[in-house]
Amino acid sequence: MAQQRLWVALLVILLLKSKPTESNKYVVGGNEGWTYGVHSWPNGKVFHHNNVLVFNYQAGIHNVVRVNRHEYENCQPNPNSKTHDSGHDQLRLKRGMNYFICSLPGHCNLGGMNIAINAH
Ligand SMILES: [Cu+2]
Repeated sequence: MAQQRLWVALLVILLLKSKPTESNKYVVGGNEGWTYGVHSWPNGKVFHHNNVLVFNYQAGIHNVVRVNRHEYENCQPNPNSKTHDSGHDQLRLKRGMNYFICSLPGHCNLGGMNIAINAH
């Protein structure tokens, strides 16, 4: 009987540990993908930290750079920032504010290729 209780305890631990970690994926911009005017895509959506954003676009046409608020507001990434340019980039949301822009000239400030997401 003691062994049975041990198994139950183990099962409970496993179930608790496998609680959803909110690693759901969201395709940025939906069918349109990561493109001009994507700025408003996050509106009305709820995101959690560890959610994964999928940026789909034609490689060479756009890119994705994770930036901070200041860089986001100026559409100017830090030169040391990593530029994602595979055309199918997956980036994980951190708790709090997350900012992403396309760093190609004009795409952020004129084309609206900048999104700000608050992850709970
Ligand atoms: Cu672009």
